[in-house]
Amino acid sequence: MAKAKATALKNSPSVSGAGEITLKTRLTREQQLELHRLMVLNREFDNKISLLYRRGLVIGAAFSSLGQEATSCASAYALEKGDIIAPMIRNAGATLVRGLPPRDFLANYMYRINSPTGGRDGNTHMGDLRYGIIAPISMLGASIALCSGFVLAARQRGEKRVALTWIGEGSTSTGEFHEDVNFAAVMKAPLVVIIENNQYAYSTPVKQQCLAERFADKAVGYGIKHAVTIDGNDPIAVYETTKEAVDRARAGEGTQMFEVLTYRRKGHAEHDPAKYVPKEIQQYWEGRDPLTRYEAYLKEMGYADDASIAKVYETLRAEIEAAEEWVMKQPKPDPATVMQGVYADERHPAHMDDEFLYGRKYH
Ligand SMILES: Cc1ncc(C[n+]2csc(CCOP(=O)(O)OP(=O)(O)O)c2C)c(N)n1
Ligand SMILES: [Mg+2]
Repeated sequence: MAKAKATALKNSPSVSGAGEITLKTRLTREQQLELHRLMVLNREFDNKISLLYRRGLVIGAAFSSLGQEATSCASAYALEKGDIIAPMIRNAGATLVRGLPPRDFLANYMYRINSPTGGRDGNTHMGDLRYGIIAPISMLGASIALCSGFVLAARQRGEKRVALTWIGEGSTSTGEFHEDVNFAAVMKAPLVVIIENNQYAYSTPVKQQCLAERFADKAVGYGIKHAVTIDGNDPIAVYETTKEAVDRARAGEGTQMFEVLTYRRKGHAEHDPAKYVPKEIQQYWEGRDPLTRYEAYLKEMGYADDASIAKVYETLRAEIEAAEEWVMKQPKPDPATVMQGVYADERHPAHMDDEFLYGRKYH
C-alpha cells in the first residue's frame, strides 16, 4: 500500500475537491505511472479524433471522453487477461487499456479496411475479440445482456472470467437496463456494471430524467450489494472499487454494480457545443479534472515531476501522429464488399477469435 506523504492530500471517500486523490492503494508506483500514461493516451487520442473530425476526416459522429479518463482507464486496469469489456461511446480509454492499438481505433473512425469493422462503421461501434472487446451496442442497455451471455457461457466451461461494462446515467432509465440487470443478478453472472453519471444525457441534466438521489440505488432493487457511489475523477478510487467488484464477481458473489460521479466536459458528440450547460457547472468540474488531479498527486508522492509528465505527453503525441500517418495510407473499402463479414461464414479476424470466445479453436 502506498503511504500518504503529502499533507495536502487526504482520503476522498466520496466526492473530493480538486487535488484530492485516494491514498490507499494496492497499485505499485510503476502501476500508478502506467495508469497515468494510459489516461494521457486516452486524452491525446480524443484530442486527435476531435481535430480529425474538424478536418472532415471523420464522417460519423465523434465521441469524446474528455474528463472521464479515470472512469474508463482505471476500471479496465482492474481486469485480468481473458476478461471481457463491453465499452460504450465514452470508453475508448478502456479499449486502449486492454491493448487495442490506437491506430486500429483511428482507422475505424476514418473507415479504413485495416480496422476492426473493415471500414463499415465510422465511429466507436467496433470491438475486437483478440483484445477481449465486445463492440458497443447502440440500443442503450443491451450490452449488459450480451456480457451476461459471455460470462455465463464461460462459467459453464469452468472458466473464471469476468465482464466489465459501463452505462451512462441516462441509459439506466431504459427498460432494457432493468431487465438485463435483473437477469444478471438472478443468474449471479460474474459481471461488473459501472454507472457513469456524467451529469448529462444529450442535453438532459440528471435531475430532469431521474429523481433518485443516487443512481447506485437502482442496484438495491435487484439485490445487488456494495452499490457505492464514488468519485469517478479519482483514478485510484475507481481502480480500487472496480478491483474489489471484479474480485467479488470472480469469487462467485454475483453481479456487481456501482456509480461513478464524473462530468462530460464536451457535448454529446463533437457536433454539440453543449451551450445548454451552465457556466458554473462547467467550471466546477473543470477544477476537478481527473488528469490534473492525478498529476498533482503523482508529484506530491514524488513519483513524477513536470519534466517526466511532459515527456509522457510528448511520447504519446508522437505515437498518435505516427498512427495517423499509417491510417492515412490505408485504403477505404470497396463498396462492392459491403456485405462481407455480415454473416458468420465471412467473419473479420476481429470478430472470430474462437479461442478467446470458446476456450478452444472451432475452425
Ligand atoms: C434505447 C436507446 N434510446 C435512445 C438512444 C439515443 N441515445 C444515444 S446516446 C443517448 C444519451 C445517453 O446518455 P447517457 O446514458 O447519460 O450516456 P452519456 O452519453 O452521457 O455517456 C441517447 C438518448 C439509444 N441509442 N438507445
Ligand atoms: Mg450521461
